[in-house]
Amino acid sequence: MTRLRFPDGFLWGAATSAYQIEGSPLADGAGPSIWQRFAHTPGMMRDGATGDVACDHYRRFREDVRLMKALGLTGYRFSINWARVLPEGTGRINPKGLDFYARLVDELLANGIEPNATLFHWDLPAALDDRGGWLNRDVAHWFAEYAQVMFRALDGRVRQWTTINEPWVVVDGGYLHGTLAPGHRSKYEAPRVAHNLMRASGAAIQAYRAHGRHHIGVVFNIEPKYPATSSAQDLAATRRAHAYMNEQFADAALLGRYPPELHEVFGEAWPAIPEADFALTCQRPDFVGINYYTRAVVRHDPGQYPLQASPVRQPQATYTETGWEVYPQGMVDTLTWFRDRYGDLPLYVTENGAAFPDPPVADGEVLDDPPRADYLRRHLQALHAAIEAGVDVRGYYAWSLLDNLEWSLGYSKRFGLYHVDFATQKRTPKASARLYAEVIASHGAVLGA
Ligand code: GBH
Repeated sequence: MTRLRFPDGFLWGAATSAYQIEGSPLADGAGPSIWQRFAHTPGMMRDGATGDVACDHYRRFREDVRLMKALGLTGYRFSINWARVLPEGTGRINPKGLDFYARLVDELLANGIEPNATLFHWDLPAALDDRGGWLNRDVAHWFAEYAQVMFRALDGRVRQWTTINEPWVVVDGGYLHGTLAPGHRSKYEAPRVAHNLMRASGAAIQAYRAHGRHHIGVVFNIEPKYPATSSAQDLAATRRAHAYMNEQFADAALLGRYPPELHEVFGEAWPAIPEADFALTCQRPDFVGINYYTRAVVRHDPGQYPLQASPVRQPQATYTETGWEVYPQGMVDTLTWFRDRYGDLPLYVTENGAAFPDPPVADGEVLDDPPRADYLRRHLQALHAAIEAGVDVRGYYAWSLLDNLEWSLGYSKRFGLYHVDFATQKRTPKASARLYAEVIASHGAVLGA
């Protein structure tokens, strides 16, 4: 096998998000977020899990930066809990909340790690949800106000900003199926929320153009959709699934329209959208982040509301503990599809990773996690193939640095390069962490060995 080599300056990172790792959600004057509320609503979380402690990163962030340093990371992608900084979502600033992120950023920079700060990874301030949250068109102004507070405080030190992480998940889990905060189930709300998320993202980019000196982008989860058969019905179902997950948000941000299949999916629930809104959704990002985990093979299924499409299990394939197929070629297909549809712009893989059960931790040892290490190796090889095919990918962030709160699945799914014992907060490197460190140190050469 030939030895792989990633481009010079390629960014090697890991990613996390605020509610999933920080703990201390109400410390130092922070306001509650919708995730704080949701997690404390009986019946919403597996095993009654909450983010009250999580990885205790709020208090252990210096130790966690040392773990990043040990991997040789050159970048770290984290998110900011909006309600720490603006407890009511707008208006009054909480200096102690702001200070936490300033200290984190300083610690990263002191260790030569480039911060990529995400402004919204699902934890909307509860006070804003009380005013309609993502359903209120004013949310675009609220978000831009918050974004400007962050830019003023940290731009210059943070040179990579992300507006919104995975708008599709917010819409699908939070407003269509109710499995994630705020737990709504409405075909009417879903497309309105989708649109307001993209208006908000655009408003933050617009604000950044006025004050910012570096780069701002947006992050989408993309899963290539392949038809189960070549029947007209399966092909149409695949188109709908693809339009709904993969095109809806990127089209609004980069093309200034929505794919026509969405009218079919939402029918009379599809809103009338003022044409002028697209001037806002279409503010050009400096980069796009793509979160790639899996693919879906799709068939027509009239029982599936509202898409009438469902995934088909592949008998020969390997599945992760969350039930997602391991499919590295999908990374290549995703990145080349994105480039072909939206044209050349710098891309990052901002999340990629897998949950597998880990063996028990033996003291002082590296924890063996062959399926996760294999997943990492094969996806990095695929990423290299996409770069060879000419896609402009500037960096990769593994999901995740640490085992953490997997949203409503609680602590039952481990995605970390580092194992976390949630009783003691002890972090232990897994073999996948070792592999990643070797990849980084060799610019990818070990992947081809
Ligand atoms: C990300 O979302 C999140 O950004 C992150 O917070 C989270 O912890 C991480 O991934 C792991 O879950 O096969 O039909 O079930 C992941 C987005 C969307 C990826 C749904 C997998 C599976 C569709 N996910 N998709 S299906």
